[in-house]
Amino acid sequence: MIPQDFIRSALAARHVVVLTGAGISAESGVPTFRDAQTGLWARYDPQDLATPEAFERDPGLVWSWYEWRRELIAGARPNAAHQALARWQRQRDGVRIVTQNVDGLHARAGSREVIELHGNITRTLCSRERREVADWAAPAAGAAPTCPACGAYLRPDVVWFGESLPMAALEAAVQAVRGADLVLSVGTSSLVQPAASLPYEALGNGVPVAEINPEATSLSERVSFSLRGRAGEVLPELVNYLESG
Ligand code: BV8
Repeated sequence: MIPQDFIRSALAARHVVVLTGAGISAESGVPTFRDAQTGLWARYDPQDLATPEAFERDPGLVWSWYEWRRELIAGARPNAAHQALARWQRQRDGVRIVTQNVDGLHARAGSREVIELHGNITRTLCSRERREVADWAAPAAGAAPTCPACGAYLRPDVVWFGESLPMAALEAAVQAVRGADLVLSVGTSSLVQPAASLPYEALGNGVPVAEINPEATSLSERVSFSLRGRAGEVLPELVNYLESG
């Protein structure tokens, strides 16, 4: 049940920023970072694989992990939470989505102008020139492919731990939060920086923050509204209320 005071805030807000993390894609079957990985990846900690050091050490292993995730995501579909946010954006202006996710499911649900803080797994870069590469010769099994232009290994266009975020995306996210009169934090453990600092920027400006998460996080005791539930049930219910005004 969504508290009436939160619905009133959402109805009155003119500039809403929705910050999303891996939890919003959980109901699409995309494992979150904290979920135990399945199958052959069970023995790896994602945080160890999603690093330049891991890629340097074993580009084939890291490339294979991303191929596994790419295929899993290609077979996944946006869930009711992604669809509710896209509906909210269609319903009225002033709803911006800032995501830590690299799965592209917000855009596939029809959301517009999604700010992707950590890149997008469907794009591939030359690891040396950092420009996008659309096609390449298939690598040997277990190896990473190489750039047709310079021969360097190819990598996914995502931000690894220890790498800086794309400045334009981070700047756009900070500006959006600074201009917000309501912020929602959906499906994130609020651990990964600098994304995790965005809700605090809003709270520091006296802007109400709502958290949607089936579990408590380090942000939970600070937020104005704590909606303990799955994004796939809370967001459609919220957008239905907002549609009926
Ligand atoms: C950087 C792309 C400058 C790759 C990812 C300041 C303080 C402390 C540490 C740092 C700091 N600055 C930098 C760091 C280090 C590091 C960091 O934050 N470490 C953490 C672990 C402490 N940050 C960085 O390295 C960043 N770079 O700051 O550059 C710099 C440079 C060098 C040295 C220092 C600084 C780069 C971070 C980006 C890393 N890349 N993704 C890939 O995907 O392979 S982040 C990755 O983690 C994913 O994007 C994912 O989104 C994210 C995990 O966070 P969540 O999204 O929150 O997911 P998680 O699994 O944790 O939680 C899921 C939540 O969903 C849970 O709460 C669960 O309860 C909930 N949930 C489950 N089901 C549902 C649900 N919620 C709703 N509905 C459901 N159904």
